[in-house]
Amino acid sequence: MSISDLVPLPLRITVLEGTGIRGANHLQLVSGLGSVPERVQPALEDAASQLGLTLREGTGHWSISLSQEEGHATEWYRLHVQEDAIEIAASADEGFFRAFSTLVQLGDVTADGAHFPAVLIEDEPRYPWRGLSLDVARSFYPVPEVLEVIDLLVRYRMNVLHLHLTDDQGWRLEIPNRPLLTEVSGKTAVDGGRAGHYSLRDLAQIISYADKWGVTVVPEIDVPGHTNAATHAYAGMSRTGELTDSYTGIEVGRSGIYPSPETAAFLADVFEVATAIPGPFVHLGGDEADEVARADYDSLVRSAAQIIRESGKTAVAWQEAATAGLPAGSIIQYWDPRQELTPIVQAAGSGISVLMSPANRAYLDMKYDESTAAGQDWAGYISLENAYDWDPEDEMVGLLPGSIVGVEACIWTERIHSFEELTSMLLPRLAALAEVAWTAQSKRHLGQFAHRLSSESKWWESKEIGWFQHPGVDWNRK
Ligand code: TNX
Repeated sequence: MSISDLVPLPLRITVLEGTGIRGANHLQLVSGLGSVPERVQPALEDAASQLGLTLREGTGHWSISLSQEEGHATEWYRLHVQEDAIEIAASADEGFFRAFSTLVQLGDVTADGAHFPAVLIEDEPRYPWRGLSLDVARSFYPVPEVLEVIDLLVRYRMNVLHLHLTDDQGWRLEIPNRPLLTEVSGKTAVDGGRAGHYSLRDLAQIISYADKWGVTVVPEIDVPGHTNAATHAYAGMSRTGELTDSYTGIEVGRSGIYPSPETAAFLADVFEVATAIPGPFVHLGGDEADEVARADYDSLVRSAAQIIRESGKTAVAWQEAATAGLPAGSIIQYWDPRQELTPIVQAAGSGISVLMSPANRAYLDMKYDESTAAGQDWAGYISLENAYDWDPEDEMVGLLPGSIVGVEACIWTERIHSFEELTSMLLPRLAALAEVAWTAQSKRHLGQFAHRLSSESKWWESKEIGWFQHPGVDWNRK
């Protein structure tokens, strides 16, 4: 690929004179692998292998050097490709990860080796949180597919995988104290969807794969609504206290847990597991609890938030929790433009950060247009243009500057039941949202983006993953 194909677009690109690197088949690490930060080595080796290169010790013809430079943002990097040499500077491991991702996109791998243009790139993201929320509760996606989704995040320099692990239709995370959650509700799914669950080992595998490239996994246990899978497995929590029937439809807002000793014990058990998962954030859900009285809602949300806080972690919750009294420093995820937004703006005024997932832009389960077979359309159709052409800072009037922590795409799976369908909904729009989250607003332009994006289809094809040939893009141009 070439400089003009990078997605997301870096902050500053200077095209240099000279030919760059032609036909390399290995890279010589200037100061040896021992000088590469330990956490960064596996990603460097992974990047080299994607480029068809091997890494060698000592000095030689094609070299790569890594250096640390203090005083920059965590994900800042500088990538300098000259005649036969690549230099990368970053101030933290995360900067090296993003630099390697750019390097992989920049490399043109041919039969006679890898080519890189001579270029100086200085880059850092607009927002620190660039995520994808994946609903594995309605329809289950087994570990190998989740790892492929992580590859997509890495490709577009995204850094958060949010897993929506529980909902009315299924429970997907092993909770050792509560075996029935998975023994009973791990076996259900939305009609037409796949059932299943992750063992704690499965989750550890997902986390270590993501961590290799500096992607954080955020587990979500959704309470107090979206809880039919829980009340179907354990009594004492539903409105009547009885077990509920399984639910395989796609309506929302029809389930709840209510304050009781059983519910308190349940919250303690499930959030103990969620907070033990590596990573700084735990999502407690909080959306669409229409069946739960407001006072009960607030108290249950606060109980969950307190367990999260006591574990030293940061709570994330959907926008309905904006008035529930979450501790300062928590994150509210905006999703529903139909609701009153003032509570979110007010929460931001008292130290809450805002994560942007407006359904009419970022819900990638929305159809592209009327011809899309999968997905839904309650928030409208989302074309590539809708996904790309918006400014997160313009979403809410009166939001305190600096409140927005980032942008997260969401894919709900009530009507997305295979991996082929999933990636066809993600691609190409995930790349658009990645650029919304990464690239400064003043540098973004839909037409240029579509041009850069067009050569990404080669990579999707090489990975043999489904994608949508969105009209208006000159896919596979040479
Ligand atoms: C709204 S987003 C929901 C989900 C659905 C989704 C379908 C959110 C916080 N709640 O439960 O799956 O719409 O698009």
